[in-house]
Amino acid sequence: MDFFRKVPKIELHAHLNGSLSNRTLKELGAIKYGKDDPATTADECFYKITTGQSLTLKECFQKFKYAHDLTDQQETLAYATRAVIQDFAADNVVYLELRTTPKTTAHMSKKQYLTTVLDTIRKVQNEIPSITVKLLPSIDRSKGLQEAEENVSLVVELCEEYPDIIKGMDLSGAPFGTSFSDFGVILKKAQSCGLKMALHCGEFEDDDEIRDMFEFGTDRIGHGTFIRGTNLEVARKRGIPFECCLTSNVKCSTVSSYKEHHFKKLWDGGFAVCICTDDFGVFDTTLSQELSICCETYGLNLQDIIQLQENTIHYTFASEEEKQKLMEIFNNFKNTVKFV
Ligand code: 6MZ
Repeated sequence: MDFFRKVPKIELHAHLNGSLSNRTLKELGAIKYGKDDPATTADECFYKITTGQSLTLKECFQKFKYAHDLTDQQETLAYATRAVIQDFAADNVVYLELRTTPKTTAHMSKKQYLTTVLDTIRKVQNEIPSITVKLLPSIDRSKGLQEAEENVSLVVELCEEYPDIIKGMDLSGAPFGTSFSDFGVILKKAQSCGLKMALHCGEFEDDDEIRDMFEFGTDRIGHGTFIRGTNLEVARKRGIPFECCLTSNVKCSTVSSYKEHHFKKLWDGGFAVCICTDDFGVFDTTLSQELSICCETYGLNLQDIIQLQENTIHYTFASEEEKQKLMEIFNNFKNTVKFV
């Protein structure tokens, strides 16, 4: 585990409200409800998917309710954003693309929600220079088209003020009963402003939707579990990177086991692929742990792990200058390790 912690890491698929540790949940509960709130401990259990528990993807989405309640005020949202960045930095993540869905709450407008997250990222990044953080504001498919339009308009407005942080958009959330083509029309507006697209793609079986997402021009593939046949060939030809979230997929039962995870096939097949945590709080993992699973389960060696992270630099939405700096970090790291 020591090696996996030490290796500089890049995280490209992490949802803010899914990335709250037990400690952060407790602290947020104390801020919002006071230290003696008896409900807190029980709800933390609700938020986590514990080992051995087997849920469907639909059931997994229920888990976020708890975090959403705790982060519905500016104070707690800023606290949560800070804590998540600190946790990634403590795991030696040197570059993070965080995602979150702007929400109107009892205490905040969507704009306040997003600027709270953005301002916190700016502040924390100055305090922790070892990590570079970007934001991909999300559209939650389950919230419908009007919310999606609002989010895109807001992001287009704010990306002028925060061009160094907002790099793209994410399409996520429970997809059931929705159609990508409706969201694609809305997302085009953000895409034509130069924002990159990181769509959840192929998280469930729907070849036509995956094809539509490729035609739309997704820059990365979130999960990509059910991509096959012609679509898989298109992904290979275009070199569209897959964001693989091992533990997330196992715990949400979209893959049957680590062994059966599509990462192995993609890695062996020379696809562009990276490893991500998705929701490290809910799934009780870290990026270091996900990398150690790659060695244990798929036989990657330590050089492969470094290569995997170095490859990931090219899949980020960072500027060329930032990518160069990341390369330097890896070159420095490689000079410090000796393989036997
Ligand atoms: C699709 C997911 C997800 O935005 O409130 N989210 N969407 N598939 C997944 N795989 C398990 N995990 C998380 O973070 C929580 C939100 O991220 C999306 C869902 O919309 C969830 O409500 P934010 O910060």
